Amino acid sequence: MQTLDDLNARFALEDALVFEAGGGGLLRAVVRTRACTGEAYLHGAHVTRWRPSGHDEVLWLSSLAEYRAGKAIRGGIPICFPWFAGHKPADQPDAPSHGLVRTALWRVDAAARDGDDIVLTFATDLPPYTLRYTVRFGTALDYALAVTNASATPAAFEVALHSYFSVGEIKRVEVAGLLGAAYENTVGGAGTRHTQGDAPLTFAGETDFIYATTAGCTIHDPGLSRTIEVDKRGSASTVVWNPWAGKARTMGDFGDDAWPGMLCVEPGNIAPNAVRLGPGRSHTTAGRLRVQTAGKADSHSEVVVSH
Ligand code: TA6
Repeated sequence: MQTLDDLNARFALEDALVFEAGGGGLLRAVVRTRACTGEAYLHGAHVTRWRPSGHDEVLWLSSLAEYRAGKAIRGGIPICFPWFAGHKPADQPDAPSHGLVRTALWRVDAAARDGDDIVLTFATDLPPYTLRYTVRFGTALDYALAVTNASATPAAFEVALHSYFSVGEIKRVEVAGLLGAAYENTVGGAGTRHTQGDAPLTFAGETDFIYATTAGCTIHDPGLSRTIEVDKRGSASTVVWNPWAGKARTMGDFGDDAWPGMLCVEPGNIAPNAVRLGPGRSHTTAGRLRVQTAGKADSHSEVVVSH
């Protein structure tokens, strides 16, 4: 296991990247550059904070998050792998929701400065897979999970980069870029199928939709006067989730009154879009976040022609 001294001796980059004991004593990387500040735990290779210069914190992190072995940190960007939600193998009925790696202890494999960016690489093994997770902290946030099938037989997995975002007031938020995309509504286990019409997604209740789309999307957040562009590659699914008041009350690490201030938009590959890898093959699922002050055009704006 990498100690704090090991990590700082091998990977610290003056004051731009240091390692320290964070919540619950779990070890974390702390990034401070002209471009941004950020942090990521070795527990789950879990990015918990990213604040590009000139903006407020972008990622939502629960004030009730628990920092301990066996528990996923509530907020930031948990990595769901090798299954999503309860899609666990039939022979592992007691396996945890969202897979095994968000509570695993990853190792730091590399750290580098690239201009004003800090690039961190985490790694872990979960046979038959080897995983490398590269996070670029800068004026954008790039996060890419490369999965390799290290066995001699084909393997299949689901993945979601379960990104929690801070928003001003969920009832005023719109998500653009999902026009016409098919989605599954999984609220209450429904599993009903729908198609996103010609209007952005808005929120008036518990929302738990798995979209089939390779396109990125944009969170329009008038409450915080900003847009968050969520671009992605190697991803054929996007999950959009807000628990609303009822479900928020069922989660001990989620404040009862915190739901209006958060939204999950999760690049992934889920269910029919699970990834199948032949022996020795690799696949990367990646997200890229950029923040703009509201009012500037974004790459997912829809031109809705009013008739
Ligand atoms: O991504 C949406 C979702 O699958 C929701 O159904 C909800 O369960 C959320 O993930 C959080 O899951 P967790 O296991 O972290 O409480």
